[in-house]
Amino acid sequence: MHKEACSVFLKNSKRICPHFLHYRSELHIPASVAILTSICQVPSIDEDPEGWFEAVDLSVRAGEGTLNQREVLEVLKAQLPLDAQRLEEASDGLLACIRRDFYRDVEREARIPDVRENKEEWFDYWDYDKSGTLEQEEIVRALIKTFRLSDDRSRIEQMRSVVSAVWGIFDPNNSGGIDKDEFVARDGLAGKGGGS
Ligand SMILES: [Ca+2]
Repeated sequence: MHKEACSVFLKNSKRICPHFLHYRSELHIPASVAILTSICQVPSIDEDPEGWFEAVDLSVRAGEGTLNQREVLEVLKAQLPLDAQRLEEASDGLLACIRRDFYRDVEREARIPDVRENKEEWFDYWDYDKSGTLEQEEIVRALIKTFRLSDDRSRIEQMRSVVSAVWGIFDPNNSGGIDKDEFVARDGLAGKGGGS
């Protein structure tokens, strides 16, 4: 599921059930249900920690404003490229498991490759789940970091919409992700102005 953005159901701006679903802008909600509910895309925790907390917290409506282990576990399984079974079974605790998987990211942040100098390295860097393709959310994440938009929620959403709107141009075979050949191709995402 983590390859696509995920969302939660809301009613009167509060989360109403523990389920996560794939987010698609064209997602169809029957009119009868739409009156009562809406869908909120769960933001990335490093781009918008407050928005993430609000989207994940099932207990906000009770005024608690706290996350329990189950809420955190479920959103991590939905949002991140984690081994869900290993996460459930982690004998040394949730935090230790996450730390093992993601601590390396802190070191990675310090050395983001320059796309103009090495497209392939840039591609590998942002292929977060090592799937061999860049998915929309991976591109959005890369652009947000590159343009330092992490604190600006409206511009993050704007960026997400722009990437979504032009996605078909860069993913001509509609595979859901851009592979490395497509990426470095002359007319691919990195091709224009890439200097090669
Ligand atoms: Ca990927």
